[in-house]
Amino acid sequence: MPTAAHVDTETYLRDLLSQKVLILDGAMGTMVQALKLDEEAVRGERFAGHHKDLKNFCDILCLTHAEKVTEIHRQYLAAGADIVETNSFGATSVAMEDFDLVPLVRELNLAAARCAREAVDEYNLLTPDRPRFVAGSIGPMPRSTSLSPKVEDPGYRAVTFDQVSAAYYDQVAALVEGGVDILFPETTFDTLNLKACLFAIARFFEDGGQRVPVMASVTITDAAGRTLSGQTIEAFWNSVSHFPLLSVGINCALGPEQMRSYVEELSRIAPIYISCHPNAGLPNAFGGYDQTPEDMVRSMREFVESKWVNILGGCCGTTPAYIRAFSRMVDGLAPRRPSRVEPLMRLSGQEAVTIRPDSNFTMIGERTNVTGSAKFAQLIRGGQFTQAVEVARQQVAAGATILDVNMDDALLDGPQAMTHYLNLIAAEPDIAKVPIMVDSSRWSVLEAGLKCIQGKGIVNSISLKEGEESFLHQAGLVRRYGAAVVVMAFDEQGQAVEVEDKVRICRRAYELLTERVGFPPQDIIFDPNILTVATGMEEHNNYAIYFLEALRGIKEQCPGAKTSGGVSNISFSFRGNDVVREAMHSAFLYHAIRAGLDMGIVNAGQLAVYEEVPKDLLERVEDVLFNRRPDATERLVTFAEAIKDKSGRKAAGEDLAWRDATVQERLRHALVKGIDKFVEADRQVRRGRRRRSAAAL
Ligand code: THG
Repeated sequence: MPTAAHVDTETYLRDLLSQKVLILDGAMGTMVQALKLDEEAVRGERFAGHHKDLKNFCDILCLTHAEKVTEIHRQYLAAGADIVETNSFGATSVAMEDFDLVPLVRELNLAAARCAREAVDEYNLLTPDRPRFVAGSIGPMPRSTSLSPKVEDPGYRAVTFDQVSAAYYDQVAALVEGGVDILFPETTFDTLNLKACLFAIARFFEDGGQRVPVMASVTITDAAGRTLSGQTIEAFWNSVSHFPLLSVGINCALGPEQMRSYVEELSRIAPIYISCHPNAGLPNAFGGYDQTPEDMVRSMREFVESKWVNILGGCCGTTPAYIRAFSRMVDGLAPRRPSRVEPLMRLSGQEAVTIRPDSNFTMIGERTNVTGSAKFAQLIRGGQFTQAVEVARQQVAAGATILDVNMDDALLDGPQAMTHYLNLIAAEPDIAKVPIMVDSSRWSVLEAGLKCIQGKGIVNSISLKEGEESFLHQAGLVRRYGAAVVVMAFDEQGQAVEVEDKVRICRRAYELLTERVGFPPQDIIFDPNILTVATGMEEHNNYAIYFLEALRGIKEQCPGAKTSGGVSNISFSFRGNDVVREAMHSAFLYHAIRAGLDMGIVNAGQLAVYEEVPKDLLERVEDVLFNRRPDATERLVTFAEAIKDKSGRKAAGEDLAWRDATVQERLRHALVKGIDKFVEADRQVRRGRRRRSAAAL
């Protein structure tokens, strides 16, 4: 395909896209339906005796009626399509299982590529100055990695990431072998399936497979602008932005009018080429589509004139007549230039989270951690997952922007517990909206977690503990799974304690990540180890200072990178005394944020306000944190015991004075402080009140 003047197809396409809007073809299914082939005709001679009906498997026509498929491609090319999609939407083992045709995956994809190749090659020979391309169509699969098909069992999955990825790998290999110019996973309704596909494509390229440009397209299924798996368009984009795509777009499900604001948004946030191939309106009562080519052109002209799209085509209900109309409409119109976006950390769950320079400190909820919470550990060990899900809900309700999940317990099967828990919380919109931080000291658990999250999450953590080779390998995989990463200041010699070591190790990791792995600086988070102070060991007295100073050094040495830490570590020596611990966390955070701490793993809902920490306590806490006097620890310990004895309330676990407030205030307090004990009772009181006032109306 590429001419001598073009190094490869990607360069060629980029060159064309800088000059004009390219036209994609219309629906294959609509054209096939018009052929009115019955079951017998679809099967042809070859599958006459097959034990499953094949009428609903449009792709099989590549084997039984290849000439008809090629003819459809020709019609789209004649109508003005620059890119035609192969008839291979359902040609993966996962989808072909339903037709008992798994052994035919390679043959079918080769045939699909050949049908399109043949038509495109004819046109390229006729008009060499008007190049046309074959895009290998890759559908979303009938089974989803992030949705349960069983209402009663939300943690269940009919297919795993590995199965999906392996199935896509085989399809991709056969499509490329068959000669496609582009790979095009489209009609994505579950981003995790798409991530598994992109993972497979990356692996295929790494294995020596021919590199071809990749386009991707998502389907918005509801009026609120979400995918079937619940993501907003921005959350979706963040999830796949790690892959060097040629273009990203929206197709199917909606007509152009209903797509309008999402196309506009995608165009604004994605700094790559944008595609759009809508249905011919929303399906009518008979499953048909009512918009005419003129109707569609009316809406889509705005997309082009507003410079929102670079590649335009049609999905369900569109035919060559539509493509001809689109092709005429874009003729002579200037193409969109990809937008510029700031290099910021952009994460997602079902919703997007952007960490900006002026963002408030980002709280990562720590309670969903079997090593960090006795209660959570007990729930997970006892298999009480429903209650364990409530812990996540509480952390998010109390302000956690990200959720740290850790299953490192000797009594647990880590990968399995991580998988099950992440699958369960994926079904809870008020939890699944936030990005996940997968926390483990074992790579197998981290990887199990990465295979469950459709959003852009964070791996916590990797380090140089086992040397460069394993560090680079793991970092490369984290990137391929599309996550950001926490790097601990740890190397072959062990954990960095002093400032110089912390900064030096982070700088070394930064260079390796950015220069050798191609990791974007904004996706790297350094954790220079928050170590426990006031332990009674003199050499621990400067631990807080070392951390704070290291933050400044890291920010200077590693431009664009973020910093984080496990805040509650600082106060382990005051276990059992929450008043003192909360004061320590609050004071430490206050200074750490000023020193450049971007985010921290904290007990969301239990952070005291710095200005509200009693002055006498604060002074003693800061004496300890800044190692301001030799007897600092002793003085704080003495003071801590005094508050415990004096009030006997909060230190012993509870201060119930807030229960005297109004129900509204009580609910707010419970939410902010993360206390779930009274919530149900308070809600009932409020509900009762609402009902009474409603009755009064
Ligand atoms: N850096 C990074 N990740 C981390 C840490 C870190 N992950 C784990 C940990 N440190 C951060 N998370 C916690 C969670 C809980 C507590 C401390 C750190 C904690 N828990 C109470 C305790 O142990 O006393 C538990 C009390 C209870 O059982 O409820 O303090 O540094 N990258």
